[in-house]
Amino acid sequence: MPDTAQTTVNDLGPYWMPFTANRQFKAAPRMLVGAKDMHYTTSDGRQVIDGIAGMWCVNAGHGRREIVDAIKEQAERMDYATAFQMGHSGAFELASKLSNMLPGDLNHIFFANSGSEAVDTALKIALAYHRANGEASRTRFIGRERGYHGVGFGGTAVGGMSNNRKQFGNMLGGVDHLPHTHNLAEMAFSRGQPDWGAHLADDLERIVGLHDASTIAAVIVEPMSGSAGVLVPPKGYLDRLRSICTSHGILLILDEVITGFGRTGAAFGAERFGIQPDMMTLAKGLTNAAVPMSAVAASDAVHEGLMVGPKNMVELFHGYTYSGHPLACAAGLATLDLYVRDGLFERAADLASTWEDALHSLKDSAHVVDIRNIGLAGAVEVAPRNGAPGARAFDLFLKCFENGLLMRQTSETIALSPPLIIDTDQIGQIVDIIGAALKQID
Ligand code: PXG
Repeated sequence: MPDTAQTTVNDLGPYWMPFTANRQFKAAPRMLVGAKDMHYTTSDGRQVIDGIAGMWCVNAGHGRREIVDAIKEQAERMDYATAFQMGHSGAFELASKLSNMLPGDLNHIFFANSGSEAVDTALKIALAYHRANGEASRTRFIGRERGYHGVGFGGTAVGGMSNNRKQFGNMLGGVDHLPHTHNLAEMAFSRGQPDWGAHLADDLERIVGLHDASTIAAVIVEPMSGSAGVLVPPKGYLDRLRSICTSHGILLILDEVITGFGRTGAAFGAERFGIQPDMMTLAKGLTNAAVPMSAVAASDAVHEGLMVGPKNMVELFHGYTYSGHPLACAAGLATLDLYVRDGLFERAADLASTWEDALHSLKDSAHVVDIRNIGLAGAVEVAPRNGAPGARAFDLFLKCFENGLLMRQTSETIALSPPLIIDTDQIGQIVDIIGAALKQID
């Protein structure tokens, strides 16, 4: 039974909720009081299957004993230690473990606390690297339409979702965007990577032609756009982006905040799609979301490029009070152990075809105009209602929640990214709930 002391809230006013329709929510609150493995418990005592792993982050499932114990033990031993000019073993151990897991020579780990901070950190490292390398004119960043890189000024500027940008003025200057890769006419109902669209990477050559390579510091993209509704990269697209960046001395940053830690059916999207970035941003699944933490992984060349100047001097004037927080490190170490011990990335790969078949069984359901999938990520796109953008998908979200499934709505799409511990019955349940809800909405 739910704990009523936790479920009764008398005053909903003071909490200004993030990325939420506050007035709609407060008129009809949806409150969660507990979470274990694949399920949330709601304030009215219902079990709701978690179709989005919290928010693309609880990859090992909720309330994992090993992680809880590690956090408790660390909190007792040392609650906090500054990361500036001081160290503690957890941060070094986690950096080592993570760099061993990462592809190629992403051997240098800078810790932050959120995906947004990781993105801003990576952008700043790119600027500092070029400057140290005698190329201080490389200050531009290239993002992509429909990209999401968090909500800092840097991440908002390189991001490409207009609702996230339009309220906030000019943001960071000197930013340009690649075209997004979503095209219903060419790729609707693709299973996995679409065949069409690799040529869209060539637009980077146009942008380089416009600004000149000597002004461009980095390109940042998500290997698979998550927030914009699971836009799977066309076959060959990311390779082209990589080779154009290399030929012009532009750093390639892969934002793997969502695709990291098994989501695409490999440890990282870079592996799944076979490309090596110069930097990678990570968050969410790094600690199974039990304690906030993010990281930037940098290649040997980027790191070595900045290890210059007098040895007693700070090399990078950047960092956060909570960089490498001991509780987050403890959670991260326990999480990475769990991923390996339980073979969760392999599990995601093994379940991917069952997941694909299950989702695509909704193809002929009412309103559905596209279904996308890769690894254990998926999306169902519905036709918009005339004059009411997003309204039908929002109704679908509400109806599914009523019927026992939490997923994520973004414009006309509902996105799915269950914990990697999901089983085939639960995959069936998710699809049944969506199928029933599609019949119940207009
Ligand atoms: N990069 C990517 C690729 C993300 O998906 C961030 C950066 C920012 O992370 P923080 O920790 O600052 O939120 C994200 C975050 C959604 C949704 O609707 C996705 C995110 C956050 C909230 C909602 O899919 N991703």
